[in-house]
Amino acid sequence: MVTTHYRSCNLCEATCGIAVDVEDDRVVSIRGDEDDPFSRGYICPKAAALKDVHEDPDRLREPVERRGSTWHSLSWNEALDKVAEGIFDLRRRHGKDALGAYIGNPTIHSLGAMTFGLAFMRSLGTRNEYSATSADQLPHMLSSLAMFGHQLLLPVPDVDRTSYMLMLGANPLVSNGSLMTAPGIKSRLEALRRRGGKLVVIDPRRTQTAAMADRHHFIRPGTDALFVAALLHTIFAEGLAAPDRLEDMVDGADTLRDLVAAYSPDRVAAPTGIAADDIRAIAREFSAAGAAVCYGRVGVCTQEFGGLAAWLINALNIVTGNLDRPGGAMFTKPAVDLVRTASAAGFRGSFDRYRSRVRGLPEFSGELPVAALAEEIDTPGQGQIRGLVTLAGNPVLSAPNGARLGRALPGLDFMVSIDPYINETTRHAHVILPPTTALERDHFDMALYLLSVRNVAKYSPPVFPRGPGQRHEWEIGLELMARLERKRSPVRRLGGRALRAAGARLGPRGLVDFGLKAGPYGIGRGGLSVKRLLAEPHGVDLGPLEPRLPGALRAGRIALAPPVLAGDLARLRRRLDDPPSAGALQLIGRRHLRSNNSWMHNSRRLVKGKPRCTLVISPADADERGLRSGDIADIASRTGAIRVPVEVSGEIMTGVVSLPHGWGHDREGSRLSVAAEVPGASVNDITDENLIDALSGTAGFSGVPVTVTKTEAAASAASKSDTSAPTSAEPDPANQV
Ligand SMILES: Nc1nc2c(c(=O)[nH]1)N[C@H]1C(S)=C(S)[C@@H](COP(=O)(O)OP(=O)(O)OC[C@H]3O[C@@H](n4cnc5c(=O)[nH]c(N)nc54)[C@H](O)[C@@H]3O)O[C@H]1N2
Ligand SMILES: Nc1nc2c(c(=O)[nH]1)N[C@H]1C(S)=C(S)[C@@H](COP(=O)(O)OP(=O)(O)OC[C@H]3O[C@@H](n4cnc5c(=O)[nH]c(N)nc54)[C@H](O)[C@@H]3O)O[C@H]1N2
Ligand code: SF4
Ligand SMILES: [Mo]
Repeated sequence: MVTTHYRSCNLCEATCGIAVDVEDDRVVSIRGDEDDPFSRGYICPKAAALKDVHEDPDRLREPVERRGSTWHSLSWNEALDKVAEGIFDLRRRHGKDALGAYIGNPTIHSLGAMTFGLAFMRSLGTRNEYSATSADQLPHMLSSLAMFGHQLLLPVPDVDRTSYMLMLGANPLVSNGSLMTAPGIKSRLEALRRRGGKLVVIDPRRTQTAAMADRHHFIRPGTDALFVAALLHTIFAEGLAAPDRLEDMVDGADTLRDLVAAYSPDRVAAPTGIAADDIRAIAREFSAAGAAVCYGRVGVCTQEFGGLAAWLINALNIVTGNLDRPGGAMFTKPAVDLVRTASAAGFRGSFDRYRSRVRGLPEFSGELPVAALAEEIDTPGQGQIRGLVTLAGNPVLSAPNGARLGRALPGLDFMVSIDPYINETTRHAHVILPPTTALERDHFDMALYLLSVRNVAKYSPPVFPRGPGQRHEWEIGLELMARLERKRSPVRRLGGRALRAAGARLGPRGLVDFGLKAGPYGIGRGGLSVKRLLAEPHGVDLGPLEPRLPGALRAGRIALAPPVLAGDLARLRRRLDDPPSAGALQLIGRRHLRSNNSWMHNSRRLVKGKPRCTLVISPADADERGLRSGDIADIASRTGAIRVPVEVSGEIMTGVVSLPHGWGHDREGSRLSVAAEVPGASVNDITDENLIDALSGTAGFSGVPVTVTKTEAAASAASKSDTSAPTSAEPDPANQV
């Protein structure tokens, strides 16, 4: 008999509703849930791969220990004891900060990892905590902290009601939206255009999203702050500023006006590559639109001026009165309100309380930038990292110059990974603790409902019970905390034990229940609770976003020109006056609908088809180098060189080339048998840990200077990557949606 389980897909930020049909303990199909009020049946091809992950023979189902280059099974008790002992011993010998911690992206897609998994990582108390945040959205969090008073008070584009969307550095048709939970984004953008609204995309590549826009402008990588400053310049110069009801909440409007005075459209046209008249036209349209929103995503963050770009985007929305306005950039009212809970506990975020040992990069909310991780491991001296714990991360493929990290990891005294796979990073661990994965555990999108374009809530119970030999992430976290606690002084032990006992009693489900009841929809009859949500398997719609200011702000004020951000303009100004000499090509990234960062290439249904790890290059740049589609090229930077097939395409700006990240599955010792058949090469072998946003420390993946040369036939024949060369010279249709 087939039974159907309704839940949320947890693979990306879109939170699509899925219907999982199960027969005899096997998944027979995964479909879009038509009755999910938010996603209404939309899913992407990755959802079906939840089955592949669940059934993957390469996925670990019990802890393993590495002895030399072979792996041996351990019981959970043995494994947890060994890990606790390893951590304890390392800290006893070298101190707390000698233990590094890295928290990867799937953490926020796992309720267990987000709760007790993170609690465990934080309990390590090391200054050497790192995460994917500093390879991603850190600039947005920093500007929220500085402008609104809380790092998680992130404005979300009200895409369903806007009449003008100006989009920078995002490709939601492929990524399915980020810091913008909006399942079925393509229909939402089509609806925007149908109601007479406009979509304008600014991107060095004519992406799938750009192709459906009313207008697309190429922009030189890393120059978004100049472009947005020129929009603000025009708005002030032409008297178009209209903050409306925000006026009384805003400090620093005059300062901002003075600061952007230097960035006229005529001045920034050459460096950005966008004509002055186009900049003026966009500024005027944006101001006249009634409800407009400027939205910037990973392309504006992971670049040299990410902090400035994130700040100026917020400023543009504020100066035109579009922050907190329907159709503008709005704040959510999530069913479990993490911002309120965190604020009540005195946590709003922090910046630059201390700096990294080797290069002096700034702390952010208890973390250091991942661009500093390798050097903190491989640079000897007092305070060197000698052990590492990873949770749901693959920094060897995801961090800038991950190759250096890959060379540093074998030098660690002790490494443990909480991860279901033996991959490019975890193969260096001494012990791997594999948690259950999506279909075996409860799910609730605690983090993503903070970023959702409607207020919604859904609780997903597990499809399959966890096997007796398996552990959830929350159990692993609590077990490790318990073991480390036992090694502490009796007094501290007592407090820790009480806390853990409470945690174990509640579990993540209990925490969510508590959060729901204490949240904005929790009180009264029919108020939200886990029980109520379990009775609504398709999820509940809690309505469109509503204005939340000034209430949601710290002290009710918005800082339009906070010194920490405004101070960084001097650096942008120097760049404007003294641009880097042209010559090298600028490397940017690229996502694919059937990839998910580095870790889903072991699903055959997702990797089949033409190779996707290709260099996209413009016809002019290809001609200059004698390259044609299908040729193999060597791409070299300060840090290294890789070899990949080339795709010549007019979709990319001249002077810019693009490679996807998350490939390079040919490393010895990984256990990813499908991925190893289509290894590709890792772009992060050639990205540069020294190219960062100097303000926030965020990795600069956009605009890495590289040279591209055609690989000679003999070298190409000998190359491993040759196995993934396309058989035809046609561009890959799989790169289209
Ligand atoms: N060049 C370049 N580099 C980039 C980017 C780019 O655009 N260009 N993007 C950056 C961005 S935005 C991000 S978020 C980072 C991502 O960087 P990471 O988070 O470091 O990398 P992922 O590829 O997401 O790796 C996920 C890891 O978690 C494991 N995993 C999967 N599911 C689970 C689970 O449920 N529990 C646990 N415990 N583990 C799980 C996988 O096996 C894998 O080891 O990469 C960044 N790196
Ligand atoms: N299918 C799929 N979905 C994903 C992921 C995935 O790997 N695959 N990863 C998930 C993760 S971790 C994240 S963070 C989100 C990211 O979600 P998005 O931000 O939408 O991701 P990208 O597709 O990388 O879009 C970034 C865009 O920025 C452009 N760009 C590069 N440099 C610059 C620049 O200097 N200026 C401007 N204006 N544009 C620039 C790139 O060409 C690209 O089109 O996607 C998530 N969703
Ligand atoms: S867009 Fe795809 S991967 Fe993302 S939640 Fe929806 S089905 Fe899952
Ligand atoms: Mo990300």
